Amino acid sequence: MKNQFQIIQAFFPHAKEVTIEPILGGLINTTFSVQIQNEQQCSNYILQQINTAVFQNPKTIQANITVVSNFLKSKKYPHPVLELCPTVEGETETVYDGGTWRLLAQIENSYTINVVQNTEQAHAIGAFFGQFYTFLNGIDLHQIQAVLPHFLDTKSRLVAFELALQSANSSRLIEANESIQWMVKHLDLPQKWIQLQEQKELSVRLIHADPKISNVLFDSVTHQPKAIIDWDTLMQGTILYDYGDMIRSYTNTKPEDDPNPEGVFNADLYRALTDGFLTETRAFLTKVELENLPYAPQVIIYIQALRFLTDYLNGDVYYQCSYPKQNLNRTKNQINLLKNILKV
Ligand code: GN1
Ligand code: MG
Repeated sequence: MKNQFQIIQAFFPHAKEVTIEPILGGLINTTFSVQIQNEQQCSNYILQQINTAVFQNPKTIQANITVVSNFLKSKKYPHPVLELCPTVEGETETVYDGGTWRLLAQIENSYTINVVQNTEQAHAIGAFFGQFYTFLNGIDLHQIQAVLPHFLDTKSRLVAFELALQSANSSRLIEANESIQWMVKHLDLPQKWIQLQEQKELSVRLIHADPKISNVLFDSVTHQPKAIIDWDTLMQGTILYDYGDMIRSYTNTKPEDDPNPEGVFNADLYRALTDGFLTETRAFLTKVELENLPYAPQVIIYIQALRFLTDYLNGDVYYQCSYPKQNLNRTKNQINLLKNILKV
């Protein structure tokens, strides 16, 4: 951890006693938990290496985090927000040995989970996100910079899949054959979504764009949602993307790379999450948004399956993998979930 220690010194040049431990689970950035001991005081931070192959202009993510944090604080948002630590030069990140690093204050007395445990929890998280959007409602969207311009562009996801099919090596094509067949058979599924996007029928709001369960912190004492983290993908888009991704993540009873179809979906969590989400958002959702609420999870899960499969075919170049067929297992997990969601 010698390198990380030198990186910490860009933020705290006098730091001496530093403990650094990896936090696993993110598929894009690399994250560490950091403890800095100074005289009597000990402070905790999150150190992250930003994946600059994905986030090519990291300053824009930091700028968005600052704008949204300041806005929420000005509105007296009653939960912790993300706080970036400046370097001694006053920058929001430091470059070390070609890598870009940032430091965030750790939100104390909190923990994360990987699978939602019960309906009360699903309801509470749905309402928690709903409240987040309610507080964000008045924000000036011009202040938000586009970090990943094509992220929500469904058509380009389909094109990327077609290209991957053409260039994949034969062993991966054979291995993934069943998943490829299923995805190709359901290519119609996202077409109405593409139309809604092209006809600009979905209201543009500030969305999180990655509300998966591991991006919610829970309070160590009350066990209630405490904070929403990972604001890298804050962007303009349809709130249906976030709702769909919440259903994708919170109704899945298995880890995201578990290919076993048995009991992968919990319909009670679906209803509880939707109820919680609507208690806060019903007041401002448009007719089109409400009508398409059941459709959103279908598309978002389909696209997520497609993204994992595309990456598998491309040789695992986008998502971090800890074993060879992880992207294929992730694809199967999403397809299994989607098969159930299509029956809701
Ligand atoms: C990625 O790295 P992480 O875990 O925050 C991805 C999301 C996916 C998610 C699936 C920028 O998020 O879009 O939904 O994996 N982020 C990016 O687990 O592609
Ligand atoms: Mg993320």
